[in-house]
Amino acid sequence: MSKPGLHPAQGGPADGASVDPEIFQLIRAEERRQHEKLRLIPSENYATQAVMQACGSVLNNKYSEGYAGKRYYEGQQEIDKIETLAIERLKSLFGVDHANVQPYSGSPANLGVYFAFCKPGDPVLGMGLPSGGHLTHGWKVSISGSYFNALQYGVRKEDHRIDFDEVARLAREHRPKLLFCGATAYPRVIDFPKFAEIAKEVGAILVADIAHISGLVAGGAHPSPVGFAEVISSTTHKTLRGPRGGMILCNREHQKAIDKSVFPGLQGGPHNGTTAGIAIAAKLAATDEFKAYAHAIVDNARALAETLLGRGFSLVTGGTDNHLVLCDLTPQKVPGKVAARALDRAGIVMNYNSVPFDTRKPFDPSGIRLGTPALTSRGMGPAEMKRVGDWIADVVEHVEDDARLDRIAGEVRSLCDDFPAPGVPLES
Ligand code: DSN
Repeated sequence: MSKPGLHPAQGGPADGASVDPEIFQLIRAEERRQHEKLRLIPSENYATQAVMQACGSVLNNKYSEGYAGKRYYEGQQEIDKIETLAIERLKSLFGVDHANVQPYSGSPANLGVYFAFCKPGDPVLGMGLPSGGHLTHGWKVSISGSYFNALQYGVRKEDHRIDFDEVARLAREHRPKLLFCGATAYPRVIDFPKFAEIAKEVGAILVADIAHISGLVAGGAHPSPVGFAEVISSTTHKTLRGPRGGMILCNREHQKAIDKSVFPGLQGGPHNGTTAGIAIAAKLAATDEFKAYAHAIVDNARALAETLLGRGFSLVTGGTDNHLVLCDLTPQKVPGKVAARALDRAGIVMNYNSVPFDTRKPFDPSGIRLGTPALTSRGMGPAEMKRVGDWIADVVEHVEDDARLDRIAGEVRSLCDDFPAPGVPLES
């Protein structure tokens, strides 16, 4: 409650729609977009309503530098309990010794890992962006690629699977401090034991960045890196369906270094609403229902891949084991960007993406990247994936046929009406 009579800028009543109709109409429009479009960006999802409530709560108003029991500000009675719950739930969910839930997102989480173990100029080894790695795994334009001696491995030309011969060769030659595994555009299982073997041989710390697949790991739909990677980093908002945030999981040996690196090394106060959201997501991810959800994501990705293969599309590695499909549109002679724009008009949202050994530029690449986490959160299954795959093929085959794209957009809206998006309020 606010004191009546005060202006909103002074702390008075400040209902969003009346204080800032411009912004609130845009939020309403985004709610509509998230309802009526098929969202296939593999890193996106619909956070649970309870998570959204936590993020928009009074926890926004509190500063809490430090860790539970050792804070630099008073008034932490409830915050300490919330952060402890988030940590304990993640420890139990993933079976790890320690969890730091304070990184603001995935990139700060990875920066926290570098700062915990490396000095500028140290050798580090990660998967190159063009092969499906992440910017923060040592790509040249990122701080990880410019502050460290970043070596990059890739995928094999013949089958687009991770080139473990190259990983081992670079590791032996450069003896990196950190070996990063995990990807953003790799449709196959990450072989954590194989990475661990190489890391052990050269004395590197294996870091598994499971941002894309943390929900699959939690739900048993992808093998876990626990027991192989000493450090695990992740976002919390992708397949895990939590808030926009990050986390670092590690064994006891590295707990002190990680905590010190995140605070006070890298960040100030954690975002407490996010911490509460992570706790909620971890609680839900421990249920049998979440396990079924995680497996359904993979089943849906496989169904989508099969439909596209049946329509003559070329998929990187020939299919998928996880939540994403990477499609090379070279045979269709349609650049990824052109396809993604036409698909968006038809109500199907994805991103254009480089494919391994792409001959086109990153801002105008040959592929599109599709994922099933968000559609699965709406309750869609293989039958819907078949429809979605056929629509995608129709659009790519007729990118300039606006009438067709608009007709498909209508059909997409009607499918979306049958599968309400969780956490997305819609005005009647
Ligand atoms: N932006 C994420 C993705 O789309 O894969 C990675 O940070």
